[in-house]
Amino acid sequence: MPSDFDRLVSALRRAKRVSVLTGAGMSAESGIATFRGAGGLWEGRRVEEVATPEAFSADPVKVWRFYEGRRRAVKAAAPNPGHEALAALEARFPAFHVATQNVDGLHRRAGSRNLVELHGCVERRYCVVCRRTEEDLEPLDDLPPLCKGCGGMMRPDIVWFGEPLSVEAWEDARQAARESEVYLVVGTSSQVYPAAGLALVAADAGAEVFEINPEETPLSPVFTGAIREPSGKALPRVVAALFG
Ligand code: BV8
Ligand code: ZN
Repeated sequence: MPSDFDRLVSALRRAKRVSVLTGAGMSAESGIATFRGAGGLWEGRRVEEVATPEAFSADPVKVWRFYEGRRRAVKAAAPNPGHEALAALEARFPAFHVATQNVDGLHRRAGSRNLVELHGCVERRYCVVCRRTEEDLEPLDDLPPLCKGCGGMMRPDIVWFGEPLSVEAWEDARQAARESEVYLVVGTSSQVYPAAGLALVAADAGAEVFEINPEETPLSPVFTGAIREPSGKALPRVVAALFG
């Protein structure tokens, strides 16, 4: 009886179109805290406190302190072998797409290009008045940062709870899921929608869906198989099995 890992590798050998959905677990081995695991970002700190537009309008400095802390963590972090493996796979398939829920920019730093950041990125901020955008990881001393164009308040370019995803990003990710023959769900607890629903779009369209996550998730039962390993180990193993 072939293992799920063997089934994944043989499915990838047959596939031309592969898509991936990643979550915070992808960056755990880069030292970036996940949200819902032990010691997660939101443990002891309610989501509503920091990741909603209401929290931002109530106390922009507090929300900016939360994001400034993440910007500093991200600046100090580096992509791990899992990010690098996905970038390597992108070069090997005719169609390879990554949709990430992560806002840490590590997929892009690892070299992934056919990439959608569903929930934005901590490197970017925009003016709430004129929408002028800035992109860097330089430390922000004065919080909230003010727009260099009009003096308006800047906000993180992040999709908060209760906010819609960008239509373009969503459509791009949904199309990729619909077209994929193999769909990888990596490092996500599959609890946040609509992102988590992308795996169901892929499964409904006939893709073989494999979860790479040390733990089970609510969607595990509907997937084809699971690799119960950290992504920083499992993904390089997949690359080695496919391309030696
Ligand atoms: C929307 C930016 C509609 C913030 C994020 C009630 C009130 C309000 C909203 C809702 C509600 N009920 C439902 C909703 C919808 C809500 C939602 O889904 N809530 C959930 C919690 C129930 N969704 C929304 O609000 C979305 N918007 O619905 O808008 C709309 C439409 C039109 C007009 C107006 C409105 C917006 C959702 C986006 C929220 N923003 N991020 C920030 O990052 O600061 S979501 C946040 O959670 C992060 O982006 C994160 O990526 C995402 C999902 O978490 P995961 O990535 O899965 O991380 P987690 O820690 O949970 O899991 C880690 C996993 O990794 C674990 O399974 C672990 O086992 C595994 N792991 C650990 N180590 C490893 C590993 N795996 C592999 N290798 C390892 N080494
Ligand atoms: Zn402005």
